[in-house]
Amino acid sequence: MSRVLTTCIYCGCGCGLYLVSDGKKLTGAYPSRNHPVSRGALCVKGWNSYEFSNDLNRLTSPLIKKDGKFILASWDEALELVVKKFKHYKDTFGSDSLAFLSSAKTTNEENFLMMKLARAVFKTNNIDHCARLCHASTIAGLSLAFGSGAMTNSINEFEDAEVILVTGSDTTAQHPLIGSRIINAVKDKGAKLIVIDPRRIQLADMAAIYAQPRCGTDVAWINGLIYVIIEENLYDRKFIEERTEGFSELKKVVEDYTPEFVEKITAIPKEKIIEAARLYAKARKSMIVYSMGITQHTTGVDNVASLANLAMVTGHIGFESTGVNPLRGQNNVQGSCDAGALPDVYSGYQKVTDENVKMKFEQAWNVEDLPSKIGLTVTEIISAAGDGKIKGLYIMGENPVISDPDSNHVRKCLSKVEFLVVQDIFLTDTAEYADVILPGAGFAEKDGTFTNTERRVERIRKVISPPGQAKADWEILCEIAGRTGYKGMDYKHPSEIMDEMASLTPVYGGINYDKLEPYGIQWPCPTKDHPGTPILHKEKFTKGKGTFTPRTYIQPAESTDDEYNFVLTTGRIYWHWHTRTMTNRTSTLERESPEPYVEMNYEDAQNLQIRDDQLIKVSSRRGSIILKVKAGNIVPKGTLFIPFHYREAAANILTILAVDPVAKIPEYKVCAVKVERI
Ligand SMILES: Nc1nc2c(c(=O)[nH]1)N[C@H]1C(S)=C(S)[C@@H](COP(=O)(O)OP(=O)(O)OC[C@H]3O[C@@H](n4cnc5c(=O)[nH]c(N)nc54)[C@H](O)[C@@H]3O)O[C@H]1N2
Ligand SMILES: Nc1nc2c(c(=O)[nH]1)N[C@H]1C(S)=C(S)[C@@H](COP(=O)(O)OP(=O)(O)OC[C@H]3O[C@@H](n4cnc5c(=O)[nH]c(N)nc54)[C@H](O)[C@@H]3O)O[C@H]1N2
Ligand code: SF4
Ligand SMILES: [Mo]
Repeated sequence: MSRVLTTCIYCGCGCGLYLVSDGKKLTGAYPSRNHPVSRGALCVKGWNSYEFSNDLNRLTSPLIKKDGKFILASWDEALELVVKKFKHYKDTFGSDSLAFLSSAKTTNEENFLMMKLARAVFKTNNIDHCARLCHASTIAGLSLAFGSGAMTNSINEFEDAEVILVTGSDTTAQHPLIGSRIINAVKDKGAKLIVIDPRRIQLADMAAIYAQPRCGTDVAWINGLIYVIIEENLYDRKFIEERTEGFSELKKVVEDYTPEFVEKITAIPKEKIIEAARLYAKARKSMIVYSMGITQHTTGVDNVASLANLAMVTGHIGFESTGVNPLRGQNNVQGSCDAGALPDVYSGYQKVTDENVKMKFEQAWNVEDLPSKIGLTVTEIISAAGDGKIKGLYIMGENPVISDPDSNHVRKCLSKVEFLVVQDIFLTDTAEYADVILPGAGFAEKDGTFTNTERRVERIRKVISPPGQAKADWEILCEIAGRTGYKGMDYKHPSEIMDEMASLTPVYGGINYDKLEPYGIQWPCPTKDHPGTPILHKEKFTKGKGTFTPRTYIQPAESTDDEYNFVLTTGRIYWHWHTRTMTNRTSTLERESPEPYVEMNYEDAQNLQIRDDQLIKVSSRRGSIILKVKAGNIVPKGTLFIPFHYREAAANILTILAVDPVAKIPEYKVCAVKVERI
């Protein structure tokens, strides 16, 4: 048996684990003891991360759709067809008739190549990925405030915090190893926990203060905390004067947000607002942790900017165990953004609209006319495919039929697109719509790097060979580029791709594969002798002075009415991963939660005469699903929660395609639904 150190494929914690193999198949996984995140532990998904790779339903050969059926094809046939079609659309309808969805499940190197293929070869900025659905509002909001959209501090600092404010993050379920740091801080070191979440999450039970706001009212309670902090003179004058701008504007806006006013909007008792403000402000080391409960709203950027205001007003940023800490979700969503798989920036957030940046990349890639028009986002790409504006769509490692909002709309759009390429490790619901399917190698079958939520760039390593004819995503992308006649995408090993990315990306400037031994490096790492950066914004903010960006409370896009009288919020559970392509092929995980359900409050269930485990129909203005009820006290009265993992009753049939005007992130966390007994 061989044991190879690699990085977990699931969440942004980025645990270090060993994969065990008998040379042909993976046979087990166990944690690295010295890795700074895993420290000898993994969550249940990490322990079981070896199983899906061996599944007999892995894609093993390219497939081409003929007369509505998928037929086995050779790599030559499949790739020639893709290149022929994409070239034809480019020549006939222009570069922007093409679009590319990249993948946070794949490596930095693969994301870098996907954006190089889109930009250098096909000359379009129509490239995006699931970060749009996830932390687009974080990048926009924190960039406004601090000049950088990344997590400001590091995972191990949670253990030394005095106060931790957790909001819109079900940390123990979705980022279990960070959740365990928070539990250690509370249980072993006496840290005080403030949890603000509409669902009674596991951490609520050990919180000093727990409040259940109405969904979509976050700006109001955050402004309320700032109101109390200013009113009671708990703000950090020196920090505000020396390091920030715009305080007087903030003061003006939060003036209206008295605890009484905030209670009316949010349903959080005013005493809790006052208590939470005092607790957070008075401690020296206070950390903010947030995730999708904050970002996935039409006011996502406002929510994030407001949390940044809260940290700056108290000076809780720029040193150990403080800061604003968005927990990035996918194993490599931080890295996919860093690598430039976004419509407005190259790697390292260098703008496509900047003439000097464009010239730098033109020179390095030996091309002319890189596009400088900002491209389309995920949901815009899908809609444009439905409108006939996008003719050729290339989806690598995403499953939008299950994960994008308003599934019926997504299905309609994908059925209309002229030519769809899907590159995945399994035949997904999205792949059903493809004209060509390309089989990718999974995380255990290739070399590369992932970047975790604390900006730690870490290696993944090839342990076994891919099944059948499957190939690593980077190899497939290189072959496509080569077949178009482009000579600049020919690499022998992913380390060469990282060397190129480092040479073009200042924050990765000092990174190469040797430097990443054994447990990775946290960017910014601008030079070869730089030790990496655990804490951002120490002496000054990335943008110089931090900027207060005051926001007023705005309602969600859809409110309840007499007919659609429940608020639906959606999210995830501990046992499953997103569209469940991998976790439904993992016996332990599937056994624990095999079927879809909706969480409902006991009282609502009683009023509607619905029993626990009974099937009900949940409908929104966009569609209906039928699933079992879990009655309990996790959600408050009037609110329902559905995990979006299950294709059998896909929550996204119900969700609304309403997006934040700046970040274009969909409002997955609020829509109006009704319930019927069946
Ligand atoms: N097991 C597992 N782990 C995962 C994932 C997975 O699929 N499965 N996915 C990964 C990914 S990509 C991501 S992005 C992360 C997401 O991680 P999380 O954001 O922690 O997960 P969610 O379940 O989407 O939502 C988090 C919380 O937001 C709360 N919430 C809902 N509406 C509101 C609101 O209006 N305001 C506030 N303040 N809170 C609200 C919900 O009650 C829920 O507890 O998880 C990552 N980790
Ligand atoms: N209702 C609702 N919807 C949501 C959310 C929500 O909270 N509520 N959250 C949103 C968020 S935050 C996210 S991140 C998205 C996630 O949405 P997606 O990214 O669409 O979901 P995944 O299931 O992670 O899709 C990853 C795909 O990559 C494939 N894959 C795995 N490894 C590889 C590889 O090495 N190569 C290739 N080529 N493919 C691979 C998997 O089989 C899978 O099909 O969902 C969003 N959708
Ligand atoms: S906490 Fe995240 S990275 Fe660690 S084992 Fe679990 S899923 Fe993998
Ligand atoms: Mo995500």
